[in-house]
Amino acid sequence: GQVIRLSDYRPPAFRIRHVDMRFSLNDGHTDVETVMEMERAPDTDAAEPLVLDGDALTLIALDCNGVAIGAERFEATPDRLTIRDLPPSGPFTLRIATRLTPETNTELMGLYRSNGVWCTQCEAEGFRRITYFLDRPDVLATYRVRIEADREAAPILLSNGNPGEHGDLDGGRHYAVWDDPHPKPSYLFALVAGRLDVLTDTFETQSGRDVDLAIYTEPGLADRAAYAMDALKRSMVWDERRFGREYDLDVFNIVAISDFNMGAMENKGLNVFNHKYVLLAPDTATDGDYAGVETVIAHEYFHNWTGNRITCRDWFQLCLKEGLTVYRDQEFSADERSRTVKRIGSVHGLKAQQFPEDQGPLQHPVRPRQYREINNFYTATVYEKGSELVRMLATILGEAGFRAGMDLYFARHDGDAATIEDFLTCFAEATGTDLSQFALWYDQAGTPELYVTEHFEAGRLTLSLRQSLARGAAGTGIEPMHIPVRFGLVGPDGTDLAAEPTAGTAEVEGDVIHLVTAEAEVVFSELAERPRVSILRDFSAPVTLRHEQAYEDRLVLARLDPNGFGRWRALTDLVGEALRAASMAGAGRPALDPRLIEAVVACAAEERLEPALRALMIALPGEAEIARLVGSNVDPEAIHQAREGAIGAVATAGAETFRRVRDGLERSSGNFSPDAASAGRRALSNALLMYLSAADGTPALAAEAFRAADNMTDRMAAATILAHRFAETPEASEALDRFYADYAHDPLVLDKWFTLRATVPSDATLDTVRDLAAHPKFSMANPNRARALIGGFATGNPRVFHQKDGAGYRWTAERLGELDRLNPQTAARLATAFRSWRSFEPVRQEQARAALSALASRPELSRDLRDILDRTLS
Ligand code: B3K
Ligand code: ZN
Repeated sequence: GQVIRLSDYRPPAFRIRHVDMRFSLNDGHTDVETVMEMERAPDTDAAEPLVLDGDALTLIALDCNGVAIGAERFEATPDRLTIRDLPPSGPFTLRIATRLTPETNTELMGLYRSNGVWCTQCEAEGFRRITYFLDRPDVLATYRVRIEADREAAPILLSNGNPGEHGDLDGGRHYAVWDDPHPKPSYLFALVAGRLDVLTDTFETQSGRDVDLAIYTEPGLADRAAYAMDALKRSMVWDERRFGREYDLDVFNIVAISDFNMGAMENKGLNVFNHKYVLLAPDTATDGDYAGVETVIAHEYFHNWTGNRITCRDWFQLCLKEGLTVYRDQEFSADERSRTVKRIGSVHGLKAQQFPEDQGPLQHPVRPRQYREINNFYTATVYEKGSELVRMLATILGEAGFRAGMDLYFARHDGDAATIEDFLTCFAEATGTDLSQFALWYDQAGTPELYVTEHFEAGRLTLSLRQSLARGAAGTGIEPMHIPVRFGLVGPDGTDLAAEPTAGTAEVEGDVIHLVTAEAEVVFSELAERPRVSILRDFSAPVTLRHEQAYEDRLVLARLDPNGFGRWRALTDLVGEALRAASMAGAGRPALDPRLIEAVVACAAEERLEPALRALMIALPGEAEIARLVGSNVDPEAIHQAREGAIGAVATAGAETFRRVRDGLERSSGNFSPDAASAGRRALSNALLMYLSAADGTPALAAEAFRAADNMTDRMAAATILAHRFAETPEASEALDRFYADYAHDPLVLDKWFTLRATVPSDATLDTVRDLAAHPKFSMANPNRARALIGGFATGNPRVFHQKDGAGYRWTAERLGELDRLNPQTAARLATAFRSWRSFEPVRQEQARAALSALASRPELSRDLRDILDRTLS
């Protein structure tokens, strides 16, 4: 495939000011007529032909200013339309007619049908599957869209912007017109038509404008959108208060769709969602699902300013909208829920998803410099690390400085297709700060290592910091970066000392050390006694911390660091390192030091910690996380055994405490509430149930909890314990059968059942997944179902996916080959499960390489999957 480079960026040679579209939707085919008001960009060659993007298109008609363009003046292929001899100057009108078959569109890009509903997905390059266009984000136009369809088949007709006229047509058909006054790039175009139910509400903006809110669902499900609607209104309030951003249309519509390649899409005024991120009921959704809906609703809404009003100049700038919008949704969740718990969750996600990407063959900078398939760059690096960069900016500039920079960005670039340079310039100007070194974060790939050593003598503490960045797969630079290091010096009573630095080579501002050189020192004097150094608090920079710190000090911090995040980190790092050592030493070695076990157990009972935080403190790092800590020559079987041993040890030591704490937790009694505090109590209770079941060694407790569960969180937790820890007991099969019988009709719950069965860490699971792939309820065409089974297995079952004979790899690779023929984007995404294959021991490496090579040798692979495979194998 062709390589697209940032350095090749050229502004478009033509402009499209306004687009008028007519869609005639019919069973089996859709006719599209697009009328574009265009002109040449100033300073471009008057002889230059117009080259429009297409993808699998059929041209039906083409004219300019109302006159058909002769065959000698244009050339149309499925993926390109080239037109010569267009007017050398001044405006002109181009009319293009295309005919589509959304019914056969299994890629789910462009216009397709999901359960009969017509819907679109255009980001990144789907609009070119609807009509020939300058399908690039720096071409902004206003749109008017007229949709015609059978009234029975599609009573609801939606597009971007505000509703215009609508009415009846002959033959049982009707039409509706939509006007979007805000110039937008084509990737934000959307159309939805079908039989849909709706939940409505209203919102009054801070300046007193009324907005009609609507969430559309498949028939009979609108009541399940109530929490999403609540989250939407809270998001609208939050963006006004925190960033002064108000909504700008008369309506805000959301549609929940069953077949969707990702989470959701921020189309202007018409967000389209995977129904997983809209539909909730206590009986079908877990607390995690509720939190996910809140996050995604907020994220897409926040895009209205960071993404839509200010969009990206080109796709290399994707983090401009994604990193910033993730930062905004994380801040929203932190404000709405618990800041510490939210931060721990985000850091956990960063380490689980972004660190492996940044440390393996798929490594790329937050702003990539080249790509072959842009859809493969909607990554944890662009999103999650991109968000961390914005967070560092806020840490470096302080709250007021950060807000001043954001205000300037909104004021200066509203209506623009902007770049990272534009963004950073606003912060530099608003605060008088030189951000040129900070900008390296966007261009240098890889996770920097931060080494910290301490020296204490005669009341003087010297902290030495050093940073280093290895040259990795992306081949980018290794210059020292600006690393903000938040810290605290913890006294013996568990409070922070108010110590000011007295010497050193690094600048310190409040509780932040600014490390801007490869090495620096900070000195604190006249300390009455040696403090415990709590470093990189709140994970103030996305680095790997290598702190040479006494084991005793770390145990103390795990008990009394006043910074909740610091405490969690101290404890989980100790546990993680112990599990790493035990995994590397092989069987027979006890994984955990009794004092560490005691520290874990004590957290469960610590009343001053909120239950959600206690649940996080007592959870042992997962097997994938331990594999990452081991780093090379990984043996997943040894990791599994080490971790199981540690669970057993904690369970035995803590049984009494755990039982007492669990009995004392206020249980929900029919009155389910999804609020953060209630969810936290359920999280703790279920974490304890896992340990108590392990201590008991029988499925009895979990079977009882499964029967008693009155909400999906508790039901799922109990079912997971039964399926994963007591596989092959009658209690486990009974629960799985019951679960299936109760929920076979509910696709979102059935996805959980597929994943639950695919993640059982036992030898029989490979046969299970083979059976599940042939199950009548399995479908490769539905991305959620494919992800539930294939993704669940490949990323959620390290022991069996990585089994030594390579059968897990081969099964997965074969399924990806099948999926690729239907849906390349989803296949490519799932293939990233192989990204860390080189970190395993040699036998598994060879098995993974063989499975990947067999897949890569197929001649008919999509560009999406080929790109991932080539980079993974390189
Ligand atoms: N912007 C979309 C993602 C589009 C992915 C295209 N492959 C959702 C989001 O980040 O909000
Ligand atoms: Zn986004």
